Amino acid sequence: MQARTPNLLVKATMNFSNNLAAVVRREEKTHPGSSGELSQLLTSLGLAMKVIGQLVATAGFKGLYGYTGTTNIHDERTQVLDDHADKVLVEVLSAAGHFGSLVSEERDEAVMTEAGQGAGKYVVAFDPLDGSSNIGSNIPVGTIFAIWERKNETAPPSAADFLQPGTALVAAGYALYGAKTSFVYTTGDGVRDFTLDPTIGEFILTEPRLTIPAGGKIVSVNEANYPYWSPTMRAYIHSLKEKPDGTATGYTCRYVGTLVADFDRTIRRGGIFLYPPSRKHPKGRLRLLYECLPLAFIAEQAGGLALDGKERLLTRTPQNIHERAGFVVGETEEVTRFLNEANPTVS
Ligand code: FBP
Repeated sequence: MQARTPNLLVKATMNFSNNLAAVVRREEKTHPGSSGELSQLLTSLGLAMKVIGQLVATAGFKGLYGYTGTTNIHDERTQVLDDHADKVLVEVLSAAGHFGSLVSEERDEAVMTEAGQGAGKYVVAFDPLDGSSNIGSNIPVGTIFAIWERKNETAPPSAADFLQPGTALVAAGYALYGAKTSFVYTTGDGVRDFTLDPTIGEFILTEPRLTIPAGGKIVSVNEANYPYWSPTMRAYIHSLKEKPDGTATGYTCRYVGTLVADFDRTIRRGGIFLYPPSRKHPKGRLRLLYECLPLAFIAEQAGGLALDGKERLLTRTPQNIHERAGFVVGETEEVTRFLNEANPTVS
């Protein structure tokens, strides 16, 4: 009897050298003297994102929609799913017990973990559930994280450990819970892209080096903010649609309203995403520590560029853990044109 060939599905998922833990361990080996703590942290983050992805997918029949009745430091009403995602990250990361403190968009102060007193090299800041306005509408939402090495490992951990420039980031990443669940991260040597295989519950490496393509011709911006933009910002956005001779540029517009989703599309398809400072948000709308800086690190590692509207975003050092910033990111050539032409801030 002739031997049966394994079908494609089985063949594809049985690749044990490309799951998250295996890839992270392989990368660790390229850093002689590494303690393994960063690998454990990335693997723990992967676990937390699988749990959050499940909560997002099943929220409808688990009664996880609606509000908790509290507001966060940004004066936003906290959604039940925001709160659950926050708790999952704090519990999974604390249980992993290998680092000092955490910052969450949903918590006013930095959280000192059990193991905080004296253990651990790293601190983690995260936006547990990005895209809250899209929760419940079956539109992708996500989780964003940033990792810094503590300034002084012997000193007790404090919020000061987080007030470091973006250029000092050790690692950054996000998960996107949509038609597929993606886990994307960088440790400063390119961008790794994993896709969750729900049949075995594993993140499988699907793109070892994600790179922003040139010529994406996609603009992503909330044009409802047009009245609050400076004349040069308005002119710049117009120039993405119409050439001086009145003909079309060939650009199209995409705006999901979930930062991670708009960012993920931008690094896969090119173009430019903008949430610049404006009269409505003079300091910017998005959060510097756990939204803009981690995504700026990934964008640069993917060959792109990120600004705060005026300067290279990674050079910024947060003055407080919940500081806001402008965010303009995408293909280097287009973001540079923005820098030269659009002065977003309105006097
Ligand atoms: P959170 O959902 O984490 O609060 O993030 C803010 C956010 O939802 C981003 O994901 C998104 O890019 C932006 O706000 C949308 O803002 P707006 O509704 O003003 O366009």
